[in-house]
Amino acid sequence: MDVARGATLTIPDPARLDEVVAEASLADAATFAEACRRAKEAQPAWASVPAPIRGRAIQHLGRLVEENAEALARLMTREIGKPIRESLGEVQEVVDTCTFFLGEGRRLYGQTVPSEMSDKQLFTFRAPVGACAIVTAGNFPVAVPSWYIVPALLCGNTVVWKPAEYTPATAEAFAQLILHAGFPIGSFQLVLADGPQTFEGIERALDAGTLDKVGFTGSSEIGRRIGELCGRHLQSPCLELGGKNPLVVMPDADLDLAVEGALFSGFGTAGQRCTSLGTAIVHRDIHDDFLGRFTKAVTDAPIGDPTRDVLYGPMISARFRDRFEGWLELIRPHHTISGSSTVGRISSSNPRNGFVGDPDAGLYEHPVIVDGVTEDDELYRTETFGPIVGVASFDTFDEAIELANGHGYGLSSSIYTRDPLHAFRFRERVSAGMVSVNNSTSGAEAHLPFGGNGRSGNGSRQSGIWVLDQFTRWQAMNWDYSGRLQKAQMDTADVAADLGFRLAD
Ligand code: UN1
Repeated sequence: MDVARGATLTIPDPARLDEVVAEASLADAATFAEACRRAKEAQPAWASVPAPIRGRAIQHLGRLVEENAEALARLMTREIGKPIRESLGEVQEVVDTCTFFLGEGRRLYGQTVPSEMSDKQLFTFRAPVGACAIVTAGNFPVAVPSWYIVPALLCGNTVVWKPAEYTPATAEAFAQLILHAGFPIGSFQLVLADGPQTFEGIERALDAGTLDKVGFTGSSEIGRRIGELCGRHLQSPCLELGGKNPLVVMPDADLDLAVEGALFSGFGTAGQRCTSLGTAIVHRDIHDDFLGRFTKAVTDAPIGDPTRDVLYGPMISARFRDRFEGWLELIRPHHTISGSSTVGRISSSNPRNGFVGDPDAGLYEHPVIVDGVTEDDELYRTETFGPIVGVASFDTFDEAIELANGHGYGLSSSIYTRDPLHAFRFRERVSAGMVSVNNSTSGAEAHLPFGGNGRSGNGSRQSGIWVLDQFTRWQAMNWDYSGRLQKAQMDTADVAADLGFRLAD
């Protein structure tokens, strides 16, 4: 959807299209750049607040999110149609992130390092990077933003947050919680803008020297453009891009467990996670058995009203629905489809058995399992954000690895096996930044490094201690208290060794 500068957006509930959740107006590039200027101005004062006290603001934020969890989750479910249980889980992910980083305010460790000279001491410090622009997608409208915003603020940076245009209500609610947590004016700002205006705003701020770091979660295509732009300014952005996440099923796997994992990671959030399962890669000996059980699980799964207990609800918005319907065209005659009575939109004229609620009221799509996927298929190498899962077969472990890596993405991955050797070999050879063993491709915990390689990112990692390297720069300090100029490498003492010494044969 192309939105004109300063345009107003009306956001309907994707499960009840006749109900309006929010109306929002979009800012332009100049407004975005001005927010960066203010963030830059506010940054030194925020950085001078001691880190444990900054951690206290994070603690308040965690508490506020926890106290408002139900309301925030309900709003998210109304705005993007995420099933309520998953929305509550996502809010919990924000709380977990705050819980981790409030303590980091009392750590944020540097090191004391020995010098090669006496009467001299070396140290390292983590220094904040400066003003940060955080641009996030709408499929995880609070958890993923918190992965950037919370550590960025904790480390003494200031933040301009640009959420997805199609989640203004959830973004506004989260921003209100942040603004009530005690962060000073200017340290956190929310700017809602479309992609082109945001890109231009980032460009202007970089040119003006008022932006020091960009964090971006979204498509590989836009990530590449942001990477190029930041690279020209000698900056490395934190990029969390797409995925085509493989789930390998070895012949010794617990098949019911593998099916459960494939169901949750393939169709949870209607397949609109960057960690969603792309292709199940199944050993030929168990292929038919796996496919039969997977098809049954998907066929029986309740789909529908996200306020009820369903596997998935509607697509996030009409834009996501339209894109998804385009990807359905990647299904070719050599493929076999299963999982529902038909494909495409679920409606009273194109019904789904056991649908929960009124299908005509929202943006619902039939789930599709596409069997017979090969490396030559476009479907194999295209991230298809929606309820579609490919199934491919393999004979040898090498073939499974090739299928798991061949698309060039490298975000999440999974293997189902009872053999530790397979698990460790998979870990070693898969290109993904995240590996699950006997667990689905989704479900990252808030304190393990999250991020990918290849088309999934530039190697940056979020979460836990690892994200600190995105929002701080190491500063090295040396202090010479000898009272003389001791020149490194030249004025160092040495130990005398007899290096000609050899043991007698
Ligand atoms: C994303 O889709 O951008 O592991 C993040 C998961 C979630 C996060 C997904 N905790 O699926």
